[in-house]
Amino acid sequence: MTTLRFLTAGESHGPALTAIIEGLPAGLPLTEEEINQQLRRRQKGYGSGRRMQIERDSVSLTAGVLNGQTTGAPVAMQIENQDWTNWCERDIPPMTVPRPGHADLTAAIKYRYRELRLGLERASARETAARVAVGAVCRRLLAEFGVTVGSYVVQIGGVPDTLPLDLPYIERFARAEENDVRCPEPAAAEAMRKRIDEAATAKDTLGGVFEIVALGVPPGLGSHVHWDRRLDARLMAAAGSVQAIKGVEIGPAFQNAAQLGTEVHDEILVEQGQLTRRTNRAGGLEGGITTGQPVVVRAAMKPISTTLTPLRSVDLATGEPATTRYERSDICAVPRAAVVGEAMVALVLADALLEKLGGDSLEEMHARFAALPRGALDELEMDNEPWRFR
Ligand code: EPS
Repeated sequence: MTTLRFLTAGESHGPALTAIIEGLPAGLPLTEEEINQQLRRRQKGYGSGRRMQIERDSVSLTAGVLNGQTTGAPVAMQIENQDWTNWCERDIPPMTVPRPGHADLTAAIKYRYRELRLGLERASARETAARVAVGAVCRRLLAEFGVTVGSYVVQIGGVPDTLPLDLPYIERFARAEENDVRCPEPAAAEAMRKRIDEAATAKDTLGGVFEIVALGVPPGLGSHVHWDRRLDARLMAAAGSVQAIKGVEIGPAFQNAAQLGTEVHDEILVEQGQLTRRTNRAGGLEGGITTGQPVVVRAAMKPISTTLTPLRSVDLATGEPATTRYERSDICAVPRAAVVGEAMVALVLADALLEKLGGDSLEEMHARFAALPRGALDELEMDNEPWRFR
């Protein structure tokens, strides 16, 4: 993040989650309700555990918004954990057997924790509620410039979607909202639910793959000039920072890797003075810069690491081999993670847009946005003379 910054704080079973976002322009209309809408989307998800029935995420905007508009000051938000009252002032059994796949062991080694719960409390995906709140603010900013971000699930536990490739993104987003696995194809959605039920019966967990797509992104965000300004790298880092995400690609990158160059690259055409492409296998980015086509980020989530079937581990209190003890958890969190992924993509794009446009107020940003080059042929005057390095 270069222009926009954000922080989250809060433990999974602590009193609340807090988020601060800094670097927003003044004059952006913002309501708690539009943030809550996004929080509700994140809570919907087949395969979620009992915790999701306890939480009713809603945000309090406590700073940076006056009379319904941002002032340019840091925006602060708070989401209460309803579950806090169930945990506060109780004796919780010691946790000494680290779960493979969670942060239990790595965090304990690193921070010298004497109780594994200290690591899990912050590593937990509960924190993603705060990210979605921050993402909702970024979406509001992007919407001012005609940019929308959506997502859908393309695979759960090996069950692929069977989407027609020409189905427009807007249609995919709308259909994904209609079921609780966020899969736009009803028959595949049903198969995914069945797969989740089977995993639950088998006392196991599932991962999957989802796609986040941003529409209306202008060309020219990000840069090829330095590694940390490449927008594809920034998007991958952001999506990869979501709990349990272990792989991210831009467009069908891994599929492209198995094909010939002539099959992969999106040929450039000119139509009525506008440079255009018929395909988007680059996922909306070339040289770390947006092309003006949909930005497509695909993320792979590992199966949840709290499994009802025990896994082999070690009891750190005794040094003896032991198996993991089960605590309440999700069977599959892929549908929820897709909404979190959207929030992270919205953040990176809002940051890149602010970086490109500058401006302290929305008004200034609008004026600069209107002047952005859009890839029209007459914006690209060429010298068309021999070049000489000097
Ligand atoms: C999580 C474990 C579960 C999830 C939690 C992430 O919580 P608990 O241990 O309280 O049952 O429900 O996710 C959320 C609370 C959420 O809001 O997404 C974990 O260990 O990562």
